[in-house]
Amino acid sequence: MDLLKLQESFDAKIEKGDCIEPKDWMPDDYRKTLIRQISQHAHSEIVGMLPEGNWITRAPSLRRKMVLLAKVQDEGGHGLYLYSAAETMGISRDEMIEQLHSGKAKYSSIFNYPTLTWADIGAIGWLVDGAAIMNQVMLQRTSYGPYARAMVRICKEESFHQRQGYEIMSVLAAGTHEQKAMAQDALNRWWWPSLMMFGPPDADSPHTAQSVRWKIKRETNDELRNKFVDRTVPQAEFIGLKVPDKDLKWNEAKQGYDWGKINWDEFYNVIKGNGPCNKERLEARRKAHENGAWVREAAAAYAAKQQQKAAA
Ligand code: FAQ
Repeated sequence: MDLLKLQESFDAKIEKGDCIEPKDWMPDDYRKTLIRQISQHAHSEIVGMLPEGNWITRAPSLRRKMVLLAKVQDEGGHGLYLYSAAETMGISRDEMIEQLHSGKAKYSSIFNYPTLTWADIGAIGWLVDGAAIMNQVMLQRTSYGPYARAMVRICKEESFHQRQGYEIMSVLAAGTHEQKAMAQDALNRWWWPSLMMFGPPDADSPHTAQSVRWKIKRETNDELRNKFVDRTVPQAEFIGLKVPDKDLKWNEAKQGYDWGKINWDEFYNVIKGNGPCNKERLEARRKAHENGAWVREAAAAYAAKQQQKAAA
């Protein structure tokens, strides 16, 4: 088929809402956009294990420890599904890891903030997983088949994560004066960075318009951010916490909240590598990769041996 026909058949599938599958023809830029987005998403899941992993040994009870351990393992699993989905587009796992370690590939800004108290674990589950689901529910209908299918399972798990975080916050908010203050402090520190997770405003987002045309994104950064605010503010009020935004106000006419200004300088500074924990996070990932070298060598040797046996 000539290029024009291939492009027409691709456009028709997108228009109809069919999935694009790995062996289908696709424009180079569609492939590049997806490799960028899926690999950055995978990196976010893996780097996202670090701030919470920091509290596994200090969880306040055995039950809390078991739940946190399971959650952090889930995030590792999400990273693996996503690396596999990206591999179907022709990039290798090694290349993606190299791009993370060299600083060429991004991961979510949110994971460059420190987890200072136990309440931060509640805030991450409630707000960070809450924001992640808001974005990922639409990605279940993204136009690339392997990415959409990976999202279905990830969303189920993220929804459990969000609830466990909200439950931690509810218990703290209903606890002693000190516990409630700790929950409020965590909300104060995580609120604005969670809103930044959705990416720059639509007007400043270089990729959104094209990604919406390709149905990679089904909703824009600002649409999702507004939905998140509308859904989360009543949850904070329900447990007696205050969202740290003096401009937050219900707008009856639009049936949604009006809210304050995000500090976009902070966001760009963090994604440039200058957030509070960027260096620490990348160092931890590089070290984990070096320490895992013997596992990869052993697995490769085992696979080679199995192949030899099968060929004999
Ligand atoms: N952080 O034009 P746009 C999770 C970059 S998973 C860092 O709007 P796009 C689970 C963007 O890459 C969280 N960089 O770009 C969990 C681009 O730079 P580039 C991760 C950001 O792709 C919970 C530039 O800014 N979720 O949390 C961020 O159309 C708890 C311009 O931006 C996903 O990755 C940011 N926040 O929209 C794990 C979801 N925002 O590449 C552990 C999939 C933007 O040109 C514990 N990704 N940038 O150099 C997406 O939906 C999209 O990629 C967006 C960005 C919405 C993140």
